[in-house]
Amino acid sequence: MTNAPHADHPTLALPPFLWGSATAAAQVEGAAHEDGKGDSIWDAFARVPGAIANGDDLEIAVDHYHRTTSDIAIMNELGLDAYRFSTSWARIAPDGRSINRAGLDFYSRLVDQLLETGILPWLTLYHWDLPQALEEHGGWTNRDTALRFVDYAETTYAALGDRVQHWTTFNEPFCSALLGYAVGVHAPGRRDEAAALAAVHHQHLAHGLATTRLRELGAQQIGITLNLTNAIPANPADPADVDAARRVDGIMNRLFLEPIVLGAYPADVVEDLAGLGLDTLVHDGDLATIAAPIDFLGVNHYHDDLVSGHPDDSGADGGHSGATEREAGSPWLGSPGISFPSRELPRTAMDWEVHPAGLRTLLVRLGREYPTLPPLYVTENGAAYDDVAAEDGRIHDVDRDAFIQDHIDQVELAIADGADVRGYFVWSLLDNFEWAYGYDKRFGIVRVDYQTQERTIKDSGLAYARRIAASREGSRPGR
Ligand code: IFM
Repeated sequence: MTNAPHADHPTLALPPFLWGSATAAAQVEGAAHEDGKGDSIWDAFARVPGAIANGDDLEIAVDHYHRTTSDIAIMNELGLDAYRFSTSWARIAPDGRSINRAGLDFYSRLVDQLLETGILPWLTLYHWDLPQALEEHGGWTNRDTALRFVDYAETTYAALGDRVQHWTTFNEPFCSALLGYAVGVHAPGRRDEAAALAAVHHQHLAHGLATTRLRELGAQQIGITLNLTNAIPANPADPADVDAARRVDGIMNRLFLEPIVLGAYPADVVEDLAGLGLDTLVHDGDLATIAAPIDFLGVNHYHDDLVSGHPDDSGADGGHSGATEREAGSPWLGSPGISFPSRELPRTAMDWEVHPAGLRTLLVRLGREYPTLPPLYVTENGAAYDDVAAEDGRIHDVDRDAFIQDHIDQVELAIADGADVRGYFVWSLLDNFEWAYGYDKRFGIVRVDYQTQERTIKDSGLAYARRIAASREGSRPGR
């Protein structure tokens, strides 16, 4: 596959290694009901008492909708090659079907501004914000939603495909399907295990159908972003721990990778999830559709998972973010009593362990275990910490800085080991709405003052900029 520009419009040549930063529409845009945007499931979820910390909502978020020009200036100050953003389906098609021109125009202006300043737009179609109108017809449990997604992809491509080269169908379907439909901590807040499996399959189907359609329309760089982990048995000599790690690897990694890369659901996972109705969900031809060739795989990685096959009474949690999907008895991760012991490593403000070498392991393993995979991009990696502004107004976020730099070191080591990694996007450009945590957790390399919306590049952002500049010169900045 090539990166040749589409049609006659100028596009940017890809550098040998792409340095970027990422956000998502619902987390940064705000303007939640402006210019015709409809409710997404997250707007609706935010109205459920207790669903989001502090009763926070997405109405203003970090006002990116009105601040794209100055936010792009910050991206340029950082020296980014690429900006990974998502389009909001509910802004482009407020009821999930009819087109809102003003919504498309917003993204068209954003793309133009990025390209004018030399930044590559890296677009994700679905970063968790389904139009609420579609949720009211069953959301991702309804097979028809996959067809609506293809219409949305086609509409968005018709407006932006002359300028956007990189099209990502989904971001982290594990989270939107499982945390949204089985665990209920994410929108739409359902707790129904069979519904979650339906959501998984229909998102896979939507990915495959949209990939094929985008390809027919002329897109040349199409991919998906998965959040992947290293599931490590707490005691490799204990069969219960080994089986628990197999199960976690199956549900968090292989359930998502294998239909896309190999055209089949992993047999052991199908067995683990028996009784949830996968056989009736999968129609003839679905798996071939889902396995439509892709041009890149986005890898999001924040932490590993140490896994035990024994219940944990200590209350410790090795930094796993899935919360209650592992409750005893759940066919997802609970049975027969899986726990995530602590490795006594440092933790971020999300209580996720810090173990940069895990990223190298993951990237190398992916290439070895799935030799037909296309090139990899680390499309998210970063850390939340409770930043405090210093008296001089600067943010000396030493922990986040070390986290990012150490992980980039591991990406370089993975490449030296033979992993085909072509880029790194830090999560996130800006502090933003961290889903059920509201604005409590700050992931940005740029601080946002939520009262004034003032932006301040943190020390981690300044160091990231130095690293990007040095890599272009073939050197390495001092630490
Ligand atoms: O903020 C999220 C993002 O939306 C998806 N990946 C993980 C990030 C941190 O939790």
